[in-house]
Amino acid sequence: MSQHATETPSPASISALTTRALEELTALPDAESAEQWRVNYLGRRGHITGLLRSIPQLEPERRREVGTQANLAKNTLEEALARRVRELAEAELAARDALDVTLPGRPVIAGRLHPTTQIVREICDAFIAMGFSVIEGPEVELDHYNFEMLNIPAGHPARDMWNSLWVDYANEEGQQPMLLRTHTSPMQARVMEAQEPPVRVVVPGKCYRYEATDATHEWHFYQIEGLAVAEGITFANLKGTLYEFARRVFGPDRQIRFRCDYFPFVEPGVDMSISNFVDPSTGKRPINRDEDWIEIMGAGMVHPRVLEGVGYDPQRCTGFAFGMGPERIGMLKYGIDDIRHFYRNDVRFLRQF
Ligand code: FA5
Repeated sequence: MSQHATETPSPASISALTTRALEELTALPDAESAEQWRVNYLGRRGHITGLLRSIPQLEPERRREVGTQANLAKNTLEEALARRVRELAEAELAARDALDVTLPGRPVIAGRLHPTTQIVREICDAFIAMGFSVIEGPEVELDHYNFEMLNIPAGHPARDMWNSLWVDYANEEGQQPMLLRTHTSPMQARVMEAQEPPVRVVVPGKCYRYEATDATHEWHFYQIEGLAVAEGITFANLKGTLYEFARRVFGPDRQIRFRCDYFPFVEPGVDMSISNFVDPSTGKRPINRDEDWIEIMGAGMVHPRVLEGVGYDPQRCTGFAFGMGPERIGMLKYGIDDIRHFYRNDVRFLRQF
């Protein structure tokens, strides 16, 4: 028999016992004291167990009433204990979370700008410093702007210089043919149509070409177009501006080469190359090992027919234009050996920038 079952139990004494036990339970400070409480009330020698054991000794007519009451008390206390143990565990955890400054911090994975975005912004900043403004244009473009306004009419053999991805061919309803722009040059005509000279803009944006990829060619890539038109602009301004751009982006030590090139919308036309990147730690070239120069842009003086097409007077205004590939510029600046790394979305590559 339990050491606590000294007096004859009654509904009143059971109720008093329950009340006392619940009050004590609420006041318990921690899980250890809750275990002590359990032993005291519900353990083998506890109050409630003793109460239940004493029932057979009662007069038969009281057994049912006291038995029911005692079982109810046992269930009540067991449920209350389970609740309290949960509460105490949660409180302990919360206190530990709030106070344990020795736990290692959770790593925060910070996003960063894509390397192309970083290079595009750096190049645009170099031109902003020289008085250019930045604008953008549509990636799905009309044949009219991508070719015709650039002195490349339908059937012109120069169309083969840009392997195009067509979206809509001309049809019987007179819809204009559309394509994914093959370069940012269509923005030349769009900008000049919208404003009078002087014009000084750079246009970053995505371009698409239906061509095989290799270490320096992607089928989708960025270009940054540049256009400056005003009275008295000469080829010397073109060279001066592009030298200054290269000095700002590559520093003073890299070399620049201009060669004659052909684009129907400029006359004369050139391409500009930068001396190949040499890895200082190995003394070797990671990109196109056998090449001393890598071409980064086409450029030239805006063709008088392009100026006439947008309503400018080529007798009064002249201008220069250029179109460069920022991924190639990034490759040459950082020694990236393959343009295809840019869009593989491999974080091991991306997190280096
Ligand atoms: C053009 O696209 C002309 N619109 C450039 C231009 C503008 C000339 C204004 C004159 C006046 P081109 O196809 O050469 O030219 O491309 C220009 C630059 O874009 C290249 O030098 C290169 O840096 C980049 N580029 C061209 N094709 C690719 C490609 N498949 N992948 C990555 N970059 C490319």
